[in-house]
Amino acid sequence: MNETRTTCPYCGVGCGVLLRQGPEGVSVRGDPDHPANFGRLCSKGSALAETLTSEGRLLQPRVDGADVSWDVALSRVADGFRTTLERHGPGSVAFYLSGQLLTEDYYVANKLMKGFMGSANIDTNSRLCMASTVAGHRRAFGSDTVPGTYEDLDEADLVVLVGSNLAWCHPVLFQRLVAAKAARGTKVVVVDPRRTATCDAADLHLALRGGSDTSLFNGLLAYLHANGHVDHTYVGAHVSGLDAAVAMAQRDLSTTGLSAEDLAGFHALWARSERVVTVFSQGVNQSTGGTDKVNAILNCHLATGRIGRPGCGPLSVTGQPNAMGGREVGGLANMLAAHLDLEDPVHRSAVGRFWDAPAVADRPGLKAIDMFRAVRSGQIKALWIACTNPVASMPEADLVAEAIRTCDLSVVSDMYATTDTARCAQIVLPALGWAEKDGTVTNSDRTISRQRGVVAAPGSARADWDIFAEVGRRMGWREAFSYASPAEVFREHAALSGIAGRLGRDFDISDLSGLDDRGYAALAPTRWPVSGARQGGRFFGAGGFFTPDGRGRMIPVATPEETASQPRYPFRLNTGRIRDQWHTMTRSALTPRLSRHLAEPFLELHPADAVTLGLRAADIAQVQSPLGRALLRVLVTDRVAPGAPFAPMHWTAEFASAGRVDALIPGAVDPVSGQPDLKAARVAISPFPAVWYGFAVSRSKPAPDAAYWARSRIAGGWAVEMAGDVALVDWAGRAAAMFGLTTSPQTVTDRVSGQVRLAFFEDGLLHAALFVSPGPVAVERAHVAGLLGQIAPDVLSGRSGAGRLDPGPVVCSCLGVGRNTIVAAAEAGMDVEACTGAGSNCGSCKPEIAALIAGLAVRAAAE
Ligand SMILES: Nc1nc2c(c(=O)[nH]1)N[C@H]1C(S)=C(S)[C@@H](COP(=O)(O)OP(=O)(O)OC[C@H]3O[C@@H](n4cnc5c(=O)[nH]c(N)nc54)[C@H](O)[C@@H]3O)O[C@H]1N2
Ligand SMILES: Nc1nc2c(c(=O)[nH]1)N[C@H]1C(S)=C(S)[C@@H](COP(=O)(O)OP(=O)(O)OC[C@H]3O[C@@H](n4cnc5c(=O)[nH]c(N)nc54)[C@H](O)[C@@H]3O)O[C@H]1N2
Ligand code: SF4
Ligand SMILES: [Mo]
Repeated sequence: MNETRTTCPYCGVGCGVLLRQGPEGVSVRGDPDHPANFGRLCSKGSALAETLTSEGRLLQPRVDGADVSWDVALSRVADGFRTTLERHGPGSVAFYLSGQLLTEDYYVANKLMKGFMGSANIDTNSRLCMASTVAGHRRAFGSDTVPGTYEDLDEADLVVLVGSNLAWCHPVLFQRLVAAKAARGTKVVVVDPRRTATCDAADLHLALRGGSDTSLFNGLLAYLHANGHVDHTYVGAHVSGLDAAVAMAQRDLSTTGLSAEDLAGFHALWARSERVVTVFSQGVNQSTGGTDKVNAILNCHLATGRIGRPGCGPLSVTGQPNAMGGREVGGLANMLAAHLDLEDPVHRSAVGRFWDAPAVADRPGLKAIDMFRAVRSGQIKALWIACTNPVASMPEADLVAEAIRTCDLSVVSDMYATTDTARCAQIVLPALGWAEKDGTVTNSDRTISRQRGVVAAPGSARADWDIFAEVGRRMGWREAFSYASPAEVFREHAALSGIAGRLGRDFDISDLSGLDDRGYAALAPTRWPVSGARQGGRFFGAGGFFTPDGRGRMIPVATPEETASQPRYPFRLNTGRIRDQWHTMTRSALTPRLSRHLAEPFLELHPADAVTLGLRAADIAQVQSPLGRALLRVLVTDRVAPGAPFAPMHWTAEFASAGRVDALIPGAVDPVSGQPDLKAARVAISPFPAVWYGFAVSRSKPAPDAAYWARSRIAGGWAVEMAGDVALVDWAGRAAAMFGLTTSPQTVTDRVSGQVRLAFFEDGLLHAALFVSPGPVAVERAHVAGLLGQIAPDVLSGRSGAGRLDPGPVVCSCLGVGRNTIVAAAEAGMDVEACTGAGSNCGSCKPEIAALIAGLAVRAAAE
């Protein structure tokens, strides 16, 4: 059977995927030979084939809502950018890109903006993601170098996960860690204010006060110093700044809220573990003190020489599949290409000569938050957004929408026409997506892998590199943008990195510039450095930092003062990810399997807060900040601390009436990196005064009309949750409008309970059903959903027949196993995996199953 090797388009683990095109369509499995996953895939990776549908795809360029030819659309784009540049200069144009673009796409866009349009107003969603790490690395190492590798996780004695929910966000790496723990007793510490699924593997969970990581690591540094754990040989030879950093750490009297006992345990464990890896992610980066948090972590590794040796070192796990590739091509507003510096005249002229570029930008451009503010103020007049959905994912999201809508020229390249961002733009360009396009990505441990296209282009969609190159040619730079294939782009990128290597920089893959088309087609996963003196080696184990004196720098850092709590906005809203959705859900929400795990935008709220606020489980909470409002389903849980609720970042206007949490989040940024704080918005919470609740299923896409609604895909159709604060009548008419039907429903009305239940049939088969109730609707969701397209005479009872267990909310997405099924098996003393199948496929739900079983044991012990 013919299989194509490619790479998963979701997270930065960068798992290898084997794509097979058979008579029943495309199927996927993990690539056993890929060094990132050795055959494993998580729930999202396993469901990739289901996302390859034509549903919702943009097939043709659109200008002002009308389909046009590529020729018309690209002329508009090229002419628009050219005249804007001529009239208003390089400060008036901007690109906003994404760590999900392939390296070749990114390279061409960056060259076009920085070398030819002459502006560095090119920033990316990596500003929301990795910018603090980039800034921290550059301060400490003199370059944005990730010294760690995945093998370090296999070989460590202690792995500290800081602000990382690895179990849900990098599931295959998490499983690798769990395997290492089983094999060699690796200790695991999780530093997160929330008790996440990742904590199920932890020997110690440090639920610190949100934002206080610098205090934690300053405390650790002071302890290591006071107790003789500084590696003076390493520091003497390779590190500067020890005394100042230690002095600052000693002066840091801010608190983490952790017990003295937990802190002492952490310090002792760190000190006695020879091999320590610190994995860090958004709990560190997305913070107004994010860069300092990064350096507080790096300081501890530098002081103890625990860096660049097997099983040792800081490892920033990247979120997006090509966050690292974006950094390699210099896609951020303050970087040049190939890890070179925009502000260094030698670097600039070297790149300018290589590109034969007329006008290399000589000063940093605007970073994401400032960029959209400049669009809104009219300073930027032509904006091109590619492969990202900022109206849902940027702070100040409503202002971002307004900025795009009012911009003189707004262009969006996406696979889908109905994203929150595409809906605001004048020109929308259809882009090829995963499995359709060719190029390379670099994962968290510097491994470059190929993505390969095998599926035919839908409509006239084109690859991003090709679209950017054609605009470059139409703007008059024919020679510089004459690429015929991604292989040509890659060769140029690799050759340019050779200049960087010769200038003493870390990123040098110039040996790959000689790849011919066949070599590029066959390129196997390759970890850099692949060229020059460091070929195949590690970074920093023997010094060799990229600073002027070659020494790594310890940076004195202080914990920022917590902003005074505002009486009107007493809660600190933490946001992040769930296991089975990818960002703004444009692809992952296409699959019923992934939509079952958590089907609504929700708010995790501590029981004490719930009592104070008068909110019960399954109520709707109204969450408000000075910028906006969201309506979220309440999930009462002591996984979060009092005063520190959590909401997922994923829901957009496409999937919920008011689930876009970024509409609440202010644009406060880290002063060094410009990365916004997405984990600490000040909000007020109150009960949404619902007087009715609804639940519906439908074969056609429903258009609900209610203050609160959230829709999700189920097999063969859609499910919708609803609530309203105004009593309504004529449910039959409303339901018909919502489902787009003209027929009359079967109706059951219970005047005592106030419940209304309606079902629409087509040709005798269930087409849609709506259940309305004055309180949260108590029907078996999975049962009702399963009746779509069936004869379903008893659908309005909302219950499965006697003797059949309601499976409950889905825990195992792959096999669709519900919580009640798992609990019943465990209570009967059976092996859950063997008897229900739960956890037997991708294993992403194993932490949740383990927690369920552990919960039962605790309850049994207490009884
Ligand atoms: N399922 C899934 N996986 C993904 C993604 C996805 O959308 N869905 N996106 C990918 C991307 S782009 C990224 S960047 C990564 C992100 O991966 P992670 O960083 O692991 O994900 P988050 O959920 O954003 O945040 C991690 C944790 O930070 C904690 N946190 C909040 N404030 C603080 C703090 O002050 N200190 C500490 N120590 N912790 C804090 C939160 O409680 C949260 O549990 O995930 C990648 N993987
Ligand atoms: N509140 C809150 N907000 C956050 C975060 C958080 O933790 N909390 N995390 C932030 C982080 S770390 C990140 S990385 C961002 C992610 O936020 P976004 O980048 O906005 O999220 P995505 O949904 O991944 O957007 C990718 C878009 O590109 C489209 N697309 C997919 N493939 C292609 C392609 O090949 N070409 C083109 N042209 N388009 C394509 C998709 O349909 C989708 O619309 O969100 C940030 N926002
Ligand atoms: S861990 Fe999952 S989402 Fe991440 S690359 Fe692997 S399969 Fe894809
Ligand atoms: Mo990210």
